[in-house]
Amino acid sequence: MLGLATGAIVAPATAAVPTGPDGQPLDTIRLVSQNLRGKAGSGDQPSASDNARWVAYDSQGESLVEGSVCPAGLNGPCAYLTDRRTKTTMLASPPVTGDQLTYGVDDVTISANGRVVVYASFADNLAVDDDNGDWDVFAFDRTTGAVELLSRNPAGEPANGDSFDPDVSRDGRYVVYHSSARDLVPGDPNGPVKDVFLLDREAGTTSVINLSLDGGRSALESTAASISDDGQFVTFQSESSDLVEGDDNASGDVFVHEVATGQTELLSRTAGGDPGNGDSFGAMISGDGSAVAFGSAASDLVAGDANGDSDVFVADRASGAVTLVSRTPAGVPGDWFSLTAQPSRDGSLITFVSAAADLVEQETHSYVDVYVFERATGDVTWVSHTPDGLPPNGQSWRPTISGDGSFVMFASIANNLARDGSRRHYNVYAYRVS
Ligand SMILES: [Ca+2]
Ligand SMILES: [Ca+2]
Ligand SMILES: [Ca+2]
Ligand SMILES: [Ca+2]
Repeated sequence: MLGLATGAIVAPATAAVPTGPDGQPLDTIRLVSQNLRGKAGSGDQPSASDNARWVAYDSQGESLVEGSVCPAGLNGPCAYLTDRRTKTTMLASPPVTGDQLTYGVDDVTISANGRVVVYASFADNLAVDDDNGDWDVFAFDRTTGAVELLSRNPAGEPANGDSFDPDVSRDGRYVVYHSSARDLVPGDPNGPVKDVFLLDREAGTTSVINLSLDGGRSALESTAASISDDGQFVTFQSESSDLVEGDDNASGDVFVHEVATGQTELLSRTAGGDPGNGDSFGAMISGDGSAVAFGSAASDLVAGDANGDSDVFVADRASGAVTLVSRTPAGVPGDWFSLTAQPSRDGSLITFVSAAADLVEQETHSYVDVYVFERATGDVTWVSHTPDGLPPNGQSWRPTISGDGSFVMFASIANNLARDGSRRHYNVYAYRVS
């Protein structure tokens, strides 16, 4: 039966699809990572500007830009920047010599103002003097087209170890990253143990963020840094117990460091103020610095966490209160793991992924899906559904929310989320939140 005309098809349970003034569903999800034919061009690791106009991401194997291809044989993808207003895409990792990078990029992130794209790469032809044979951190300026190697020692040479996972302040002035290099700041007491560094690109200075209580650096590695819009607050994760007083849980925690005061604070706390009883990780700070979202395997950050899985939480910096994000309508943790949280600029919305099937009333089966949590109401909204509110036919990962909270961008292998999808590779999609 080819039955659209019969009206007799029994529709599966559908999500609460946002509707326009006419009551018809909005076209909520659009493909971002288009190839030159307007079809799915592969894309992953999206990062959105504050106004959701600019999206940076990585892509490999398809031509997204005229005259440029990031070959499938390259070790890793290239970085791209799409202007969703003009529907144009540019290469954000142009080599300075040769036609192609000698290696791909990772950890692509855009500044909130949409001008600067930062990433890490092992390629040696993104900068003319990159001779260290290590991963470095780079910044691409959309307005000049220039790429700058950022992970340099005080003498201006590329650092003597691998640098990864940059994040950038609103205007691109401040960049945080972690590195095993020993010469970014003179005198590295923990040697090749990874530290978190803050670069002020205007002043040309690099400083250490993971300062231990004795004024040195944390004994164990500190990684996964995130920075506020003004560059004054940096979050990171560390298993080290020497960053703050009373960190006796022998687990990883998430911390916030205030640049002006030099103070570091542990955020992954119970209501009683103790460090959680399991690993906390993946902290992302809101643009205004008021909220920090993170994942945690601890079961005592909130009451009633009995799922035995990682959940997503948000710490309010002013009060220190920690709230459960990956929650069911009943307010308890979902029935499977949740990860990868990012707050909007004012911390009012938090996007995350979850494998749980009970976060929303609708069945979301066993794929990892993308959600948005609204702090004011406690509501969780399912993002990675089809235009009809049906489940996707593949996993969705790596969500990012624009600072204004208007869009969530994410990567998905599903091909039924929007027109022109593909199951051959991940693609970047934009979901209209409001
Ligand atoms: Ca290098
Ligand atoms: Ca070190
Ligand atoms: Ca700890
Ligand atoms: Ca849990």
